[in-house]
Amino acid sequence: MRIVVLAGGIGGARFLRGLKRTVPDADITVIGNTGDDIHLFGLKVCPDLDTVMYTLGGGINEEQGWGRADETFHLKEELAAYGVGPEWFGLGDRDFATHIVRTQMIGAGYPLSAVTEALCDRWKPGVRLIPMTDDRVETHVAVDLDGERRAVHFQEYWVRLRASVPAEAIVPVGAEQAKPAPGVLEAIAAADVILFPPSNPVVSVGTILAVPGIREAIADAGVPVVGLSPIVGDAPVRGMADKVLAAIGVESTAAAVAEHYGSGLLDGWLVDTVDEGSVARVEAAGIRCRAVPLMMTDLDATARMAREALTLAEEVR
Ligand code: GDP
Ligand code: FO1
Ligand code: CA
Repeated sequence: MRIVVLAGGIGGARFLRGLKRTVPDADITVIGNTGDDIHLFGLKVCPDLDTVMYTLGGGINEEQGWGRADETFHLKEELAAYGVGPEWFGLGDRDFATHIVRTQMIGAGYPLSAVTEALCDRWKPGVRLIPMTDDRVETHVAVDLDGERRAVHFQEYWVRLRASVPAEAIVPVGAEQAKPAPGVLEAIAAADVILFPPSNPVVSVGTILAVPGIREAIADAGVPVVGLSPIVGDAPVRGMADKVLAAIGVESTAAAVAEHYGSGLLDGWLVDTVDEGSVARVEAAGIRCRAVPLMMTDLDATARMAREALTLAEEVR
């Protein structure tokens, strides 16, 4: 079975672990969000690609969900001693090596997709991980800082400001001109099923869908497209998805997120059992909906979620 998954960072990566457990023999292609990417200290950092790669490859800091296990921060401390920041972004020594290799290869002329493949030669995530695009896309957030409208990089909004200031708009800068990376449209066209994991619908899945051609390819693939709600009990399970949903005028409910994707894209949607009451509303929007436990508390529970998603895909096929 060929499965395509559109993934952000932590939620996407954890779901993929469950999916691999459920269908160990499946051929899984992950289209990763690169809108979170940031250039720091002259290096290109790709948080969502790395989160997927480290999580599936066994290198992730499990408690945090991002960055490396067994990490130290000597390099960051030394940079700070020179007064070189930003200090608000936690880049560890082990993680730095990934960004150095990536930046060096890009400098040598390799596209990000080839670099990601090379990094995965080490980590062996057991999936084919492709960035959504080789072109530069950077999500910026328009915020109101003391009455003044300013655009900040998504990481600054998320990590430094902790999404505590109102977001007025989310702009994936460069997305309109971006082309899907080699293999992205081919994987979608060849898929038997397409899954949206519990990832951020705006700044992860939404950014991937903003690359021209990807949304259309999914809608035209003619195979079941099934999503799992990242919103449980009218709130994100972790992170600040509610803030970025508000910025695009979508309420933070499992049903509203399904409606936002719409029946033109989604065939099936899983909501958590606590949101059972929203099943009828999702179905009224033309999307088949089931309520099942959606908390990725451990690998078994996550594998069951992946199984439910594939079962729903068969129902709508
Ligand atoms: P990020 O790039 O690290 O923010 O990760 P993603 O975009 O992949 O996913 C983040 C989303 O996953 C958040 O909106 C969370 O609400 C959601 N999420 C995290 N853990 C769980 C879980 O156990 N169950 C569900 N249903 N959603 C989750
Ligand atoms: N998230 C944080 O909340 N604080 C950090 O200092 C931080 C550093 C960081 C470094 C490398 C990396 O791959 C991810 C990192 N993240 C950090 C997570 C990252 O910002 C995620 O993209 C967002 O949390 C949400 O998408
Ligand atoms: Ca992310």
